[in-house]
Amino acid sequence: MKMIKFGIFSLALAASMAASAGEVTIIAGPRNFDPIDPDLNISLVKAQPGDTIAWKNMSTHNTKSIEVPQGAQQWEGKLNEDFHVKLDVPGAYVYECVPHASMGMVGVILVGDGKPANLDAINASSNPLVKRMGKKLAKLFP
Ligand SMILES: [Cu+2]
Repeated sequence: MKMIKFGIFSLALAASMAASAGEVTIIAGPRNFDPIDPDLNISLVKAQPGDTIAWKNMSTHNTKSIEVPQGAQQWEGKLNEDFHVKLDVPGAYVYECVPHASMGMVGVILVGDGKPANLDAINASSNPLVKRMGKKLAKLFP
């Protein structure tokens, strides 16, 4: 009986571990990515290391990273195509829709808890879109 109980416990643990690598969905709107954080008024999602970020409704849009934490991979999705990327490195990721970046179609993904290690790099960026996100994030991490 003990063995059976342990077996069931192990299965439940394995199932919960498999479920812990989650998927976070970002939906493209006409000139923005949803969801929008109501306090910061920017597109912002939170994830944990190992989660997959999925962009949907990407007709006329794409996603391209413009700032990633040190050691993380950059990405660039194709125009008009849904896209996904697995993010393993904690920190803040800033991405844009290339055709609509100048209209503010930019977003942030925070991976992990606490202050992102690359927040200083974001604030020091020469890209004004990235810098703008850094100013917004400063409200979360004063
Ligand atoms: Cu777009």
